Amino acid sequence: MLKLIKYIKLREWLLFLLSLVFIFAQVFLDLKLPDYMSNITRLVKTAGSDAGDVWRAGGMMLLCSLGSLASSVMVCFLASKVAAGFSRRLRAVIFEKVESFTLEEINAFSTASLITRSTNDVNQVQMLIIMAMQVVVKAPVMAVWAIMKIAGKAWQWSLATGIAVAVLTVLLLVVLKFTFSRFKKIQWLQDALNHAARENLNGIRVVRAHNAEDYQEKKFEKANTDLLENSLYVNRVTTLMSPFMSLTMNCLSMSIYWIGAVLINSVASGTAAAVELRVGIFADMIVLMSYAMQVIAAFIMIIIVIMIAPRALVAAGRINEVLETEPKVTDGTRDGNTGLRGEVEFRNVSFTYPGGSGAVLENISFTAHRGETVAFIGSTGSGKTSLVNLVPRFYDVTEGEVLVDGVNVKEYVLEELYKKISYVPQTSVMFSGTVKSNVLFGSHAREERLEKALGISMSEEFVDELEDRENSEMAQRGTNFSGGQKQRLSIARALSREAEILIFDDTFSALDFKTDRELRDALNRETEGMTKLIVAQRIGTIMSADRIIVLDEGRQVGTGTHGELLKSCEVYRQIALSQLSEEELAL
Ligand code: DCP
Ligand code: MG
Repeated sequence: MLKLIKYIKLREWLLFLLSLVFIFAQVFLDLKLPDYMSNITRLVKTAGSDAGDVWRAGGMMLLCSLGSLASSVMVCFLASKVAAGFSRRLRAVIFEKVESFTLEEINAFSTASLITRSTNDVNQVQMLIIMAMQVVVKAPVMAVWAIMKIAGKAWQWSLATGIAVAVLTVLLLVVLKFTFSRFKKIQWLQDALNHAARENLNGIRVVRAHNAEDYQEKKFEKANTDLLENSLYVNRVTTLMSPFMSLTMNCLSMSIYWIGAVLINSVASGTAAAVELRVGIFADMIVLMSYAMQVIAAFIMIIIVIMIAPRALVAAGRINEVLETEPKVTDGTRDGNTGLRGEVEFRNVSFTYPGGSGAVLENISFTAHRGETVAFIGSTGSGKTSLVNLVPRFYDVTEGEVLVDGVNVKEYVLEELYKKISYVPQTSVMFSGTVKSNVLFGSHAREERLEKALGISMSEEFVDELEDRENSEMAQRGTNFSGGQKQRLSIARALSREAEILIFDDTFSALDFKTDRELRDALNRETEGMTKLIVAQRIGTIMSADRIIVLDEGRQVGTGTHGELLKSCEVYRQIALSQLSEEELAL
């Protein structure tokens, strides 16, 4: 929690200070009430006093109450404002931080957990701030102030109040002991619940098709029941507090009256002075009753805050974890002006996934010069995606070097590196918006490139048929487009940028053969100066590449053109033979 304080801005501190003024006003007014009450008691008990005085004292009491009410409304208002502003900033900071994460950090936290951390956890912190601002200052001030006022009266009363406070403290400690660890667990279970719900929604089609609703429900049920059980436990224990608190309070009032009765009885009766003394003790008792109740009320307020604090503290800790995680991939210092344009080189690159057991890539070396097409082929899981992910530094190499334009990718300012590269992932990603906003993603300066990009990527043929053409709506994750259409649009997105290096990760596999061919022809024509790294499954897609790298279980088992590899590389021959006839290969 303390570490999050630095995100509170000056404006909120000022509002907080302002709220202190109202808190003091409220405490002052609340504690003024008993004085008037004792006045009234005296007036009523003293013969010959004026009814007007009683009315006046009563009127003042009413005013004090109204003033106290107004102050507490103000404090509540200010607290909400501070807490809401703070949590808005917190969410923004988390969002920004998560954007800087690489896949490694995101996987380490898990997407579900990152979502709960930036929503539910922030809410917990927000709630604590609202409560704390109303109570943390007010309660101790009230308690101390009230105790000071009690101190002047008979000591027996102070003792009774002291005992009540001690009993409540012990009670509180016992409850905390039983609930603290559970609060932590509840936040984690929230992650699990979120995870189950997300997974189910993302895979809803598979779930339907496999009649797996019951299976999924059971998984969700487990997460849900775990959460229920822990919440119930915590609530049961905390609810126990309430009757015990009432009991303590009632015992305290009883003791105060009892002590009062004994004190009054102990005054020898008969004289007028004795009557006066008794009235005095009686008035004290009435006042004391109110003060004691204020002390207990202050105490109860503290208890409530302490009750919600553990959960919020756990939440704050989790938020802080995110904010303090430094992404492994960090900015270098070089800008993009290196003299060369569009050259990619791998020098003895080996790569193991963070936390993974074995090397996924071993000793890969090749160079792609400006304008060349270098293709990667290999069976499923041979490391093609892993290889091309190293160029835009989605991960960093374990050994060796990846150079872009002659400079190690680690040396670039990340933004400069990204400027050089256009990347089309294996599974196309669409964002809610329009076709246009998806293709010109993140930039509006290149409108004139839109048509061209749509043209080269063969998207025009289906975009033209849409009612609003490029302004047609795209649903979240592009569910209103076909797989092949999405793939073409993501190719268009890559082409709309003026990058030097194009990376296609198996982007052509969802296209029919005809479109695949036409698209490649258009690409070759229009992107002459760009270097292309193409991952593919089909020999046909890459046959004409300048260089083909054959991967087998992470090892580079062949490098060369189609013709060379057919002669020299057995793995390549096998792949080729499985797709084309002997005659086609002979060409
Ligand atoms: N792998 C891993 N952790 C990840 C991603 C992959 O441990 N986050 C492993 C699984 C594979 C190996 O790395 O054994 C290579 O995975 P790739 O995704 O690089 O494989 P390909 O892209 O070659 O396979 P495909 O053709 O199926 O896309
Ligand atoms: Mg892949």
